Amino acid sequence: MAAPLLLPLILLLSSTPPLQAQQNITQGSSLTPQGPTTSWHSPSGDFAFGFQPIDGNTSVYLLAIWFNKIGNLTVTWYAKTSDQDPVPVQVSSGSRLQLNSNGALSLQDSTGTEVWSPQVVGASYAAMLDSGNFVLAAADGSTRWESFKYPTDTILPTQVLTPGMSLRSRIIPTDYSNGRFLLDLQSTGVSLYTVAVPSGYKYDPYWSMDVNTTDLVFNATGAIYIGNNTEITSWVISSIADYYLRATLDPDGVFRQYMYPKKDNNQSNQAWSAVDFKPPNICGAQLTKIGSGICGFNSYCLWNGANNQSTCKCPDQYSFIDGERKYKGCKPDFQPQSCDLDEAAIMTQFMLMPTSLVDWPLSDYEQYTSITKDQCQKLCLTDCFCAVAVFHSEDNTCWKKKMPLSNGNMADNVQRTVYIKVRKNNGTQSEITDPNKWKKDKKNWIIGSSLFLGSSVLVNILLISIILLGSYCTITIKQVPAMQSSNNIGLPLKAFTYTELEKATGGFQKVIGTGASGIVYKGQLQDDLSTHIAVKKIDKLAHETEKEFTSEVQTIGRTHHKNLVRLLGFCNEGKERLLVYEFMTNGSLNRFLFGDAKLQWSIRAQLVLGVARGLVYLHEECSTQIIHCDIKSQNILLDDNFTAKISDFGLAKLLRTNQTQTNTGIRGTRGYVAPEWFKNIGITAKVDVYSFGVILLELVCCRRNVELEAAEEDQKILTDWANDCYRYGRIDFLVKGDEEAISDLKNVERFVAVALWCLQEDPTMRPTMLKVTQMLGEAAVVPSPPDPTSFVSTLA
Ligand SMILES: *[C@@H]1O[C@H](CO)[C@@H](O)[C@H](O)[C@H]1NC(C)=O
Ligand SMILES: *[C@@H]1O[C@H](CO)[C@@H](O)[C@H](O)[C@H]1NC(C)=O
Ligand SMILES: *[C@@H]1O[C@H](CO)[C@@H](O)[C@H](O)[C@H]1NC(C)=O
Ligand SMILES: *[C@@H]1O[C@H](CO)[C@@H](O)[C@H](O)[C@H]1NC(C)=O
Ligand SMILES: *[C@@H]1O[C@H](CO)[C@@H](O)[C@H](O)[C@H]1NC(C)=O
Ligand SMILES: *[C@@H]1O[C@H](CO)[C@@H](O)[C@H](O)[C@H]1NC(C)=O
Ligand SMILES: *[C@@H]1O[C@H](CO)[C@@H](O)[C@H](O)[C@H]1NC(C)=O
Ligand SMILES: *[C@@H]1O[C@H](CO)[C@@H](O)[C@H](O)[C@H]1NC(C)=O
Ligand SMILES: *[C@@H]1O[C@H](CO)[C@@H](O)[C@H](O)[C@H]1NC(C)=O
Ligand SMILES: *[C@@H]1O[C@H](CO)[C@@H](O)[C@H](O)[C@H]1NC(C)=O
Ligand SMILES: *[C@@H]1O[C@H](CO)[C@@H](O)[C@H](O)[C@H]1NC(C)=O
Ligand SMILES: CC(=O)N[C@H]1CO[C@H](CO)[C@@H](O)[C@@H]1O
Repeated sequence: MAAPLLLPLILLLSSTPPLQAQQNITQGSSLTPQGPTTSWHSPSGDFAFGFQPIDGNTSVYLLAIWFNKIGNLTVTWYAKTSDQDPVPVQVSSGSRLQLNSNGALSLQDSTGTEVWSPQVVGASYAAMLDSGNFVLAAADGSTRWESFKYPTDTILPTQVLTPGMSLRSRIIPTDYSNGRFLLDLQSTGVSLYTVAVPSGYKYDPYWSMDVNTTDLVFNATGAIYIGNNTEITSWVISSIADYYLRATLDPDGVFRQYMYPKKDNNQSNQAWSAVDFKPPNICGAQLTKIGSGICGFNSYCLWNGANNQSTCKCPDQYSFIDGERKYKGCKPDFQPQSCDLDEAAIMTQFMLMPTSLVDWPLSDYEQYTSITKDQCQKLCLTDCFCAVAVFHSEDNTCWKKKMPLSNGNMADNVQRTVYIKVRKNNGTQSEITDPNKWKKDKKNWIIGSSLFLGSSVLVNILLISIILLGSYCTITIKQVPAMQSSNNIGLPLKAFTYTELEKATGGFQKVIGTGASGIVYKGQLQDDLSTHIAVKKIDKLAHETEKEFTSEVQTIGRTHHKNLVRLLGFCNEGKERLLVYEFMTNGSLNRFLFGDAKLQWSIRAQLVLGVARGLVYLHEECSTQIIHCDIKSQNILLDDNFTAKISDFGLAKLLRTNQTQTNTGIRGTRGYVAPEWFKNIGITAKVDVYSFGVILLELVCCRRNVELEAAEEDQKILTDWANDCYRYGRIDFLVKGDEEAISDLKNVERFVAVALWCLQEDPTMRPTMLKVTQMLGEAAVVPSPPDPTSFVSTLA
């Protein structure tokens, strides 16, 4: 029995130094923000009452109660003024809290002025209870004042709210100022409201439960209910001993019940997790006549069902006024439309950008019926007040909305397409001059897709077919340096005899791959380690293939990098030409991307970096630059540890570093080749950057670049679709169903942005692989990539 009793004691003693685990705080006791005593603890040590620095700033403090034993000190209560709209009391380090000899608790600032007090006298002692309630009690033990009766944003088990009491959210997690949401209990029920900051004026409720009631109860086993037993949250536990519980009206307006496993006090992987929350989807919950709604003005709310969090977003060409305080709303990045412009000037300067799945209900100021979509768009475009037009094709109704837009929401069930007015000729949007370029009203949110590399999916498919037919037919190698006898290459490569390799492969039995230049067999050497090998047998003995062979041997023989498959040796005997590589146990990346067993997102992200590093080495770090020319997922192999290794330098060309480009025939594989292959312009290392961009998207989305059988026309070509998703801020569509990736959407978005840079049609616009690794590894910021749709291809 000794150990379980000792453990909390040890913890108690080892936590913050100024500690008073006493039950009764006697008259004359005091606290100051910087010691000797900064807080009073409950008997178990679970809770503490005292001074807490705000956001780590040691010059501003709250008088607060917090969970004291968990890694992040979670504040459950903080002292607020007693005015009409109470605000948190913030004090400096020179302040002092004292339980006076007359039994009054008083907080005084450094000048001795009282800044907060519960306004009761005659308390003979105070106590921080194990429930998280801080009480002032009379000599007979009766309660004079308790923090449970003055809740801030959080309630705890055994706490009861009575009609008239409310919870107010913080403005942001690190700023305790009154936020934009209120939970209000009345005798007729409980409601959640958006409120005006700072006055606290209540707008319309976004969730409510109407039950004649006296109390809102958070009972000891976790049930939160009103009335006799109308559940607000339905989660209960059998024993409270193993968990900390709280329910908080969060800064995003969601009332969440949280639990935190006490477990083995191993705090490395412990965290608060939400077990229930109201309302079920806050983004779709509110239609307020005044106020901005759940998110700030001009922004829209997006609910992520994968982690049950909401995010506020800005439309294209709008950005947050304050990125940390998104509730302040979005502002246009462009100069708004002047009312003095004539129609011709308007048409050249402004356009309407269709955006699906988003709407700002109730911000309409005009409505028209029986008109066409074109008329509707023109009415908005030529009206300097109009920020957004909405056209409903079913009844030919048109609405105009002006700024600021409110109640913004993005959801699958928003069927209308809104047209947001933006300025033309502003950077990336410059080429999209004609609103008619966008496809007609579609249920699907993707609009104007596949302008990429031409103008339609059809054109792209055509191009790809040309590539398919053209590749390998037009290979002409002009600049492979003349080689001496291949046996004199002088590299630390083993020269095998044909018989040796025949034996090692058991007579060339087990085929593990077929490439453009030959078949690959599995084998095993008869050395001490019985090394597994992959033997590539080049069976075509065309003149060019011979050159290719010598080039390949020399090129690969000199490379040494973690992310490149190693060449162990070769055989050049009579007509036989073979290459001996280390064997990659896990085969090609293809298997794990397009097969049934999909790799986890975190592993895929690692693979991306590996491939990029391998290419940096080839392009910039070896003595002669090597352009791979055929980067594709089949050519990325995986070893035991799932390290990505680039293979098949069969098409690689040697480039002297003082030469920047070379002319050659089309190489590479459909779907991966850069557009300059068709243009008869020089081929540079940027062709690999392009192909890498394709692989990067394949790794993000776990699908092939070209899927002609894809259900949606827009999705047949991944590079187009990813561009569309990026432009419309719906990166989540690309990783649908991949919860791990969805919870890491910021990185997914970064990867997609990098890919779109790699896929720029103009090779000089593409970053170098070194820059790519920096952007992927967050060592460099990723600027928003130009929209490839704005560069109309000369091929089309
Ligand atoms: C701490 O807060 C004070 C007052 O709000 C402010 O002047 C100061 O810059 C803050 N210091 C830090 C390090 O944030
Ligand atoms: C706290 O003070 C009250 C009143 O003086 C007394 O009845 C009670 O026993 C005290 N509790 C402890 C643990 O000292
Ligand atoms: C609440 O009480 C009032 C008056 O007692 C009654 O009219 C009303 O129907 C009750 N509402 C509910 C939801 O029980
Ligand atoms: C809390 O409420 C739930 C649901 O009403 C009930 O099952 C449970 O027994 C209650 N717990 C306590 C300690 O009263
Ligand atoms: C709660 O239950 C009691 C006893 O069962 C009943 O008298 C009372 O009317 C109920 N109150 C509500 C609001 O349902
Ligand atoms: C805490 O967790 C780590 C890793 O999860 C583990 O190695 C360690 O043994 C754990 N410590 C205790 C006290 O359980
Ligand atoms: C502690 O809080 C910080 C900032 O709020 C957060 O990044 C971190 O994940 C939290 N740690 C735990 C264990 O909850
Ligand atoms: C999100 O909420 C739903 C219920 O609305 C629940 O079924 C689901 O498990 C929750 N997801 C997470 C990650 O908490
Ligand atoms: C559009 O113009 C504004 C100012 O005129 C500028 O701040 C913004 O970066 C431009 N947007 C793009 C995408 O170039
Ligand atoms: C895999 O990783 C382990 C541990 O880091 C290492 O010992 C081993 O050599 C690696 N295997 C390969 C094939 O790189
Ligand atoms: C490249 O450099 C090599 C040696 O430095 C030189 O022999 C060769 O002529 C140069 N080629 C060109 C195209 O400048
Ligand atoms: C899916 C798969 O084949 N994984 C293999 C990768 O390589 C390691 C080491 O050989 C095997 O243990 C895995 O089964």
